[in-house]
Amino acid sequence: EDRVLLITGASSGIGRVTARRAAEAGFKVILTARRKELLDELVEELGSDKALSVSADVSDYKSLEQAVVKGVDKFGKLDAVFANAGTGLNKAGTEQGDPEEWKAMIDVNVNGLLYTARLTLPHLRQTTGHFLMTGSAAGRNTIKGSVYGASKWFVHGFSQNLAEEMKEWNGRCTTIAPGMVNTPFFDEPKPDKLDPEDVADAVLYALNAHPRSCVREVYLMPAYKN
Ligand code: NJP
Repeated sequence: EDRVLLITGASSGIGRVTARRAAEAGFKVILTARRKELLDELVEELGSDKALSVSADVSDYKSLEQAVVKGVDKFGKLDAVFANAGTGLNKAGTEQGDPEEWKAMIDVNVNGLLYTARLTLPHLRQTTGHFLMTGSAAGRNTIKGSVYGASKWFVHGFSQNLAEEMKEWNGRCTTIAPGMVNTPFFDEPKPDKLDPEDVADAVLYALNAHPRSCVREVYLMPAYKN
């Protein structure tokens, strides 16, 4: 039976490429993000028997709840979730940063992750499922004054605690921690950094590990110096 994977932030970058790769590997995919037209394009490419697009803002609990309900209605279950939506590389530092920008970013990177977990874990428990999330090298190292980095430290901390919680029912929890990836996250292309395909490789590796084996974290850095 095909496994069902829900992905947040599936309209672009890492989420989009991972969705395509997972569908090729036989997963049914539920694609969520705010930009519905981009999700619809991907569903057209993958086939509506394999993919569903549902627009949702992860920082809006109700909108995400509706997306999860629609996805489970269509495919009947959830085997895995990739909580990948994220925003904002705040380079201004703490002293010059804009508190409103921080609030919006934390709403996505922190609250959006918690909402995704809260809404999907009851389904994952039914299938002894797998929860994956996109952390960051910025959540493993210190970056001077970066509030973005701090939001990703939250992801890694939450992941540790969630893994313990999920162990009670043999669920698996994985954090993917990439360095710089060439995606629309940046205004300028970064062709010498990681490719989203590299991150998708890591996600698929964790998803396809034997059920007795939990890939807790994949820390992925660009190999080239510059
Ligand atoms: O970036 P991008 P990436 N509600 O901008 C979605 C982390 N990361 O693929 O809503 C719902 O191409 C947005 O969808 P839309 C990073 O922190 C990256 O690089 O349509 N979705 C889009 O699909 C993030 O967690 C690098 O605008 C929301 C996606 O998020 C993850 O990787 C390094 C949303 C962003 O796609 C994917 O980022 C690293 C909302 N409110 C970690 N806000 C890197 N690129 O170097 C945004 O260590 N999205």
